[in-house]
Amino acid sequence: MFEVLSRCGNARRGVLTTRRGTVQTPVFMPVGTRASVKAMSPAELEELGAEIILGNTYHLFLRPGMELMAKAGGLHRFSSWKRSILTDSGGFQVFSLATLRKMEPDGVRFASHIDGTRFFLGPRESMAIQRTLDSDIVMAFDECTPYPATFEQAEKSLAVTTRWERMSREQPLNDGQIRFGIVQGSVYPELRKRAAESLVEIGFDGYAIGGVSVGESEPEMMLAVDAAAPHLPDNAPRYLMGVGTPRQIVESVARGVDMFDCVMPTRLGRHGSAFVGGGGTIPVKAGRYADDFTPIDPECSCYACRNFTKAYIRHLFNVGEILGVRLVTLHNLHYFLNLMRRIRASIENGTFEELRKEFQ
Ligand code: PRF
Ligand code: ZN
Repeated sequence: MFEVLSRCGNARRGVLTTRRGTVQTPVFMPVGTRASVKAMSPAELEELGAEIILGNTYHLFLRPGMELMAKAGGLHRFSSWKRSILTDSGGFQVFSLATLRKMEPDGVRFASHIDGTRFFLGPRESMAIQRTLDSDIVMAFDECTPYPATFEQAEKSLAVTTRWERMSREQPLNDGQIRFGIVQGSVYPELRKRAAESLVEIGFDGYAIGGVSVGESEPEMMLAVDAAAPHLPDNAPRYLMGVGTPRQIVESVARGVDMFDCVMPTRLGRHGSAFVGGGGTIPVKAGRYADDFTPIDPECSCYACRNFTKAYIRHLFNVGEILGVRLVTLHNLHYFLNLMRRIRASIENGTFEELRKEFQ
């Protein structure tokens, strides 16, 4: 169930209810690809205010595998994360990670990126895996159209995706699980519109925009959002997959997107890049911070900024202490989750356009 509480232009402030509770939107979902948000415990994520995290069908299917996941009783019990989980279908990772891929009518035959073992993944398999994982939000199985693609290539790819999404929709779910469709169509507005209309006709609980952040320019990404969003139901959540920078998030919210996920805060955190201000990053590892006894961001209220200096965190990175990675990850996730709190508040009190200007 999804309810829009207030609006500012096309931006929406809403609440998504899953069987595990409510999710305030616009929302950022930290990425927990392999049943762990890298370097963070569930307690820390709850403390940061995360209401939903993401897991990956492709990775969990390969390791630990579905026999073990079934024995564990699903992803929540296995990982001890008690709030909502959205699982991606594998329709992106199988194209970006697997090798020896062979497209077949009902899915993809591929070799694992880990040890080359051969597997088959299609809509039926993906839905079965996501039932075993018992995630709260299940993603349909799609083909992420590579970039660049000609109109003809994108049109062909979209026909495959549409068929696979229909097949995904026909598979059963566990009690209370909900399912999102994924709009493809590359950078072609006409295809994006067609994709959105077919998905609405098939009927999903929510709608994602995929095939973005694959090498296209930011204007092209926004064009894809502009082309899809107006054709999606107003009363269903919209999720922009794998996006993005703080500015891309703000600009997509302005176009009516409600949900985001991205590895940026966790990945950059592990490399020592910390988000500050209007979306830039500082390299905490840099020599210039060796004797800087101020926090990453003096205005930030996260645990790392309340207690530690850049000089100390730089030292941790310098000597390879894992606490350094943990502190910058914590700060970055706080930055993204706090950005979403600010976005929600600004839509409620009518100041979203002012906040948007901070990220131009
Ligand atoms: N499809 C799926 N997952 C995704 C994407 C997609 O197109 C993207 C696009 N950047 C990220 N994750 N299934
Ligand atoms: Zn901080």
